Amino acid sequence: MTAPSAAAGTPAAGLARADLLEIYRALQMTRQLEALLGNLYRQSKVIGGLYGSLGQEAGAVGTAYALRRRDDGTGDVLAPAIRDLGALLLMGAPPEAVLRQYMAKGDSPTGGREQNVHFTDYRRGYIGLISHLGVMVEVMAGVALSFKLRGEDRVALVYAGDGMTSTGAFHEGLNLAAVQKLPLVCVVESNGYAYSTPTSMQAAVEAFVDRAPGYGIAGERCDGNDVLAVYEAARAAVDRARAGGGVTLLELTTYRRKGHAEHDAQGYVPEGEIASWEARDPIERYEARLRAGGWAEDAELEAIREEVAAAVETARGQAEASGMPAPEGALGGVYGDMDTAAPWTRARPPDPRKA
Ligand SMILES: Cc1ncc(C[n+]2csc(CCOP(=O)(O)OP(=O)(O)O)c2C)c(N)n1
Ligand SMILES: [Mg+2]
Repeated sequence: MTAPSAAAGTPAAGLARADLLEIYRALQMTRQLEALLGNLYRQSKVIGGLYGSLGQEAGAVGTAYALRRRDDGTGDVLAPAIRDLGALLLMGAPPEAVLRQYMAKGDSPTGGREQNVHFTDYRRGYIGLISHLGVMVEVMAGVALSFKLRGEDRVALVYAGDGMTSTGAFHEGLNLAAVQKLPLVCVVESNGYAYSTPTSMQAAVEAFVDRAPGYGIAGERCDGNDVLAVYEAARAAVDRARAGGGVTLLELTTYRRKGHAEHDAQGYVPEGEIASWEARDPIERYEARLRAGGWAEDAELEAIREEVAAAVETARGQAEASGMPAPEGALGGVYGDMDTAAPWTRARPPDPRKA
């Protein structure tokens, strides 16, 4: 396939064909890597819990794609929730490093001290989450505040599950960001459940986006299983933040097709519910849209799937070859690196009033 066919008049979020295919590749990488993680978990090779994003990959990928992605510490910064591996991959997290992290290998990003998406790369622009739900909204409000105080046109983005929105920290962080008009995007991934609690038990309002006026911030809601709709909504929110327009609460309607973690047999899920969401699979829908718009042919999508499969297999080999951490290494890395490129992590941050 060379160029989009005549039928390619179908709007595709103002993105070029190369972007559309990069998004497809990121969706595939997320799904295939998570499928491998499921297998490694059953082989007892994944340490700790495994939280998957099957069926909601478009949320992490579509939103992260709207960010300014750099690898030198000058781009936008995001903080994932547990199901946002796709966002980290898009920001440049190498698949083999991701696998090492989930397997707690000695050469993993955290040297085996932490698991899954709890790892940070300031240069690539992501901050591993603190487990306590809601706290990352406060942390990222702080990151956004540092951007504002320094006069940098950078944007912070934080993910929150529907359950996370019920915490005090979520409210405090969002309210601070709203009052300070910070360059923050808060993505609420409304995926049907928090553990076994249905979303309907999290809020008395019809939709989380209905809370935005209460904070005095912009609110957007979109189909979280339509990756281009997610990208467009995120793009608007990111542009608003960068232009000084403040915070956006972006609600994505989606569904957690697997249990809370790999051990959860989902006995509380009503019959037929998962199947109804399988029919709205974000990757299959995107493939159909790429084909219908004349953006890509089957063979090309197949080639991307195969290329991703080969990359995942290479990453698996590399990660499996790594050893577990040396016990004495537990004594190292206790104090922060004072020379870090990310100023907000320094013990004594510069006083912005003297800048
Ligand atoms: C303050 C706090 N309470 C409870 C937990 C335990 N916990 C971890 S994940 C989770 C469910 C989160 O649900 P949601 O925010 O909807 O995200 P999802 O798992 O659906 O992606 C809970 C209750 C926690 N980590 N922090
Ligand atoms: Mg949830």
